[in-house]
Amino acid sequence: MLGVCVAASAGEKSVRGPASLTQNFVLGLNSVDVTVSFESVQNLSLVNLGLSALIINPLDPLLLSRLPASVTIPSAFPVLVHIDPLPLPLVGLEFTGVASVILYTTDLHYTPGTRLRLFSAHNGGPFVDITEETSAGSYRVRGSQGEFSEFMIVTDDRDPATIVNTKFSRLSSLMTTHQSAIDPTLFATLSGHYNDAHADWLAQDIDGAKAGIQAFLAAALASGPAEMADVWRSTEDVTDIDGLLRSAAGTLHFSLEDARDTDLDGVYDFSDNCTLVINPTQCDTDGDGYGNHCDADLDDNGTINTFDLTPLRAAMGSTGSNDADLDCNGIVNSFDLAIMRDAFGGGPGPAANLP
Ligand SMILES: [Ca+2]
Ligand SMILES: [Ca+2]
Ligand SMILES: [Ca+2]
Ligand SMILES: [Ca+2]
Repeated sequence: MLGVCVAASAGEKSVRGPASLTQNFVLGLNSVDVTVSFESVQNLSLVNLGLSALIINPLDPLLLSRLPASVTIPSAFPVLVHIDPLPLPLVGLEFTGVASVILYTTDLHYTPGTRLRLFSAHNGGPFVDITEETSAGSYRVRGSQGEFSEFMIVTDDRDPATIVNTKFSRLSSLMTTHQSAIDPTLFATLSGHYNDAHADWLAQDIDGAKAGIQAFLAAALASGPAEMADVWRSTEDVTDIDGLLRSAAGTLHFSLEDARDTDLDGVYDFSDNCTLVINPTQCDTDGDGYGNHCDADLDDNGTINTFDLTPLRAAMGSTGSNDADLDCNGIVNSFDLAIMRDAFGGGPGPAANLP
């Protein structure tokens, strides 16, 4: 790799405690800041952490075969980050709980509703979504891990409900896999929160499901090492069950928000041009981002008032594409007038990513 510049916020750290480390990689036209932060870590150093990054072919069939269908590698950022801590028995990296990985790049641009996500794979296995947060300002993404290996920013065009179902399944199978190593009382508590969240999800209660997963996260965080192992070390001879469960629950919590459809019209809030009105066709004849169903502001002055009534009256009876056809049924009539009356005094919207 070329031009590695180092900005470590914590140098060699042999005493256990919270710490993070950032390394910048410049790879041809691409650059990325990789930050790894720990709740509690021992023997953290750039050498021990084993960070590297390389340019990949975004169409590499081997890499694509490790991604779910409808997940692609953005050609503007074909970068694979490796975190492979050196397996040093006595002075190797050791951490408790979760490790957060943040990738920051100016090569991608955050837009509201972005489908860019952070994926990770362990030991050459399949890549899974570990995203817990995305934020504005170029592109910054955070996910957490109870283990390391490869990290990539990808575009995930899968259906958000499919993503949520996949993450519930993953969390459930992790719990089943490690059940025998979890204290039975803690396991019952975690299962209870999981089941509550899953039932709320099936009932399309996103807030309830998020609260259930928050309770799961809190119970796991409050548990002690006697109830559930929570240590990862570079020799990989122990399993950080706490870290695995909390990172799987954390990314599920993130994805639940993506799957919110407040008006239940089948268009998720993050892209619905009328988030509170049923408008599955999303028709928007004036192309301003507000669907006709919530855009009675015909003169585009921000308020729905008598000035909008005039053009609607003038269009009465007309057929075909028309801004005054608020219900998009092909004709301007009294139903459209009723929609305008209901919206009187307010503004257009609300719509995804618009005020
Ligand atoms: Ca909707
Ligand atoms: Ca809608
Ligand atoms: Ca509109
Ligand atoms: Ca109409």
